[in-house]
Amino acid sequence: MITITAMKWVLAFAAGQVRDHRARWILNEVGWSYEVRLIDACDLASSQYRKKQPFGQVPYLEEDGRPTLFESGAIVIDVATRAGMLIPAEGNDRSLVLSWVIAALNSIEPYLMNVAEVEYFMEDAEQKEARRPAVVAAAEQRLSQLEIALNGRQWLVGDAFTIADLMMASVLKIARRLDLLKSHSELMLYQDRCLDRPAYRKAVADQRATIDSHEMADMRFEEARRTAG
Ligand SMILES: N[C@@H](CCC(=O)N[C@@H](CS)C(=O)NCC(=O)O)C(=O)O
Repeated sequence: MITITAMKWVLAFAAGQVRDHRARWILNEVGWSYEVRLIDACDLASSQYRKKQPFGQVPYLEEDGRPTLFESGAIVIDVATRAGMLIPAEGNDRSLVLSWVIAALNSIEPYLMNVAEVEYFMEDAEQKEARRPAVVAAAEQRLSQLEIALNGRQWLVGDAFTIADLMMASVLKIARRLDLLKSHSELMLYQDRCLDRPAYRKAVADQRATIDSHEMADMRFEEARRTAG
């Protein structure tokens, strides 16, 4: 049996965005059944949890007889490879798919997260105004570079949807939520194409259903803060 972890509840801006949707999406794509272990702030902080996810984050993926996997990118690559789906087993296109998965996580996502941090987490209005232009400009540059690299193609590698597209479309959700895609119409069309899949829709609907059926108190933030001292 496969188990993944997911948050019981998150703030509205993060609903549908939490990274367990990537694990759900690839598992739905390959048709493997899985259970979801719901996590709160006390779980995330616990030493038992950190033995499986050293950074106290979701998701991890646990499976009988295998090491617990963490990092959504590693989970997606591992599941797709073992299922023999959405990534070639070998050859040049496999290498390119891996390059693009890492590019999504390493060359695009951090720039988008810098903007997200300013918009969602910076409280001081003056600091926010001062930092916003630089982080938005850097993110815009990355998005333009991606748009040029895509060069009007349907998919990042070859002539079919792969996990390169799964991961890039997932990362671009952060840009979409921050309204950063409005001047990148090609990327918007590309992302729409990638997200138009039953496996994705189910992943996000399931995540949202859990979040909607819980409330902030279920996350036990205060208890986790008290325990942390
Ligand atoms: N690089 C990790 C990032 C995971 C991550 O940032 N998870 C967030 C939710 S989307 C989380 O658990 N945040 C709680 C925390 O960092 O305390 C991955 O891709 O799996």
